[in-house]
Amino acid sequence: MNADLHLNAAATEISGAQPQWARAEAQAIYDLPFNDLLFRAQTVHRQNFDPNRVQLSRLLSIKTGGCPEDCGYCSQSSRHESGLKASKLMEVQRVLAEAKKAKDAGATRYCMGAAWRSPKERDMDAVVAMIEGVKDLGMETCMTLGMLDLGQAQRLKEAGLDYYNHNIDTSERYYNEIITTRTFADRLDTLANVRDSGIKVCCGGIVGMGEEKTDRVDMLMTLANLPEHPDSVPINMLIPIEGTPLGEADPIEPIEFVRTIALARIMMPKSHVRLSAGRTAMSDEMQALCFFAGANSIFVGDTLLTAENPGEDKDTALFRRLGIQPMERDAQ
Ligand code: SAM
Ligand code: DTB
Ligand code: SF4
Repeated sequence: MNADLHLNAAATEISGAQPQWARAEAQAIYDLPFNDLLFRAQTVHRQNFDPNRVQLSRLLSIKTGGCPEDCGYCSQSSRHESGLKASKLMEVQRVLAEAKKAKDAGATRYCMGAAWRSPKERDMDAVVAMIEGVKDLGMETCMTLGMLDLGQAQRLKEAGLDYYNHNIDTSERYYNEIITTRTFADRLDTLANVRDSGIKVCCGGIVGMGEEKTDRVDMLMTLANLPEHPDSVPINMLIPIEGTPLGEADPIEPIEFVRTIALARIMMPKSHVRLSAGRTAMSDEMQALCFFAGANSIFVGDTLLTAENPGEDKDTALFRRLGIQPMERDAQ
């Protein structure tokens, strides 16, 4: 059988709505012979993007540690003994000084993260000032502050926020094994509030938390079957953090990780698929395969929020070897 022909009809158009993916089709694509999967992902990628351009985002932790949530992978939960020192919300001027440095280093999007369950009213003025200040620098803004109600999302939108990151992290089935303090449905509610306020959604998850491959497919199914595809889809490879429940998790097989990227590309053809956390532990060849499979965004800089990232020199060298150019702002 010609798998490609069969699978081209994968997503079903439901009158006017975006194509809905059926589970069996998605799983069949994930399980294709690797070369067929990569060929198909690269074909979709080329139909929608310049294959040699990758978008660069820069992260800053504006409020680190002491988080009341119990996400099993996270260094910042107050319930885990990761040894991380908690800090208060950064001052606005310091955030803007860091954003300026990121801009000078080539980042076009500035992502600010806070270890909160959700933002408190008393923090909103500072958060709004950060968004306005980073916008004035000419960068795109992204925030990840935990759960948002509609009013909070609207306030961030009015301040000029472009993107909000809130991940579903894994499949609905596996979710309770990883997080108990907020539900999968809570996450979908926040995503709806972000979407309804007109902010672009950045939503993805983590691979390598001991999940089954069916969980990886289900996670992508949930994302691809949202009312609109997220504009950005970060795929994180677990960074095992000592002192967290997942600190001793077995690493994911690289080929499985690449399959996840490829399926994300195929199911969400116009989304920016971000090769997110975990690049420090990946070989150049694995990253190259991820780019071939359709990843077209990365985080740059030495640190993510609290964990290591390859850093500018390594990424510049990798991009040179692969002939990859940073994506211009207007092309995003
Ligand atoms: N506190 C906010 C929240 O959870 O909504 C924002 C920050 S949180 C650190 C952002 C995302 O980073 C998480 O949802 C998770 O997907 C990812 N992440 C956190 N720790 C990670 C780790 N050790 N390895 C891989 N990804 C991680
Ligand atoms: C996302 O999906 N990955 C980023 C961003 N969204 C906020 C965070 C990765 C965090 C990695 C672990 C750390 O730095 O603590
Ligand atoms: Fe808190 Fe976010 Fe870490 Fe969960 S992922 S513990 S909500 S900082």
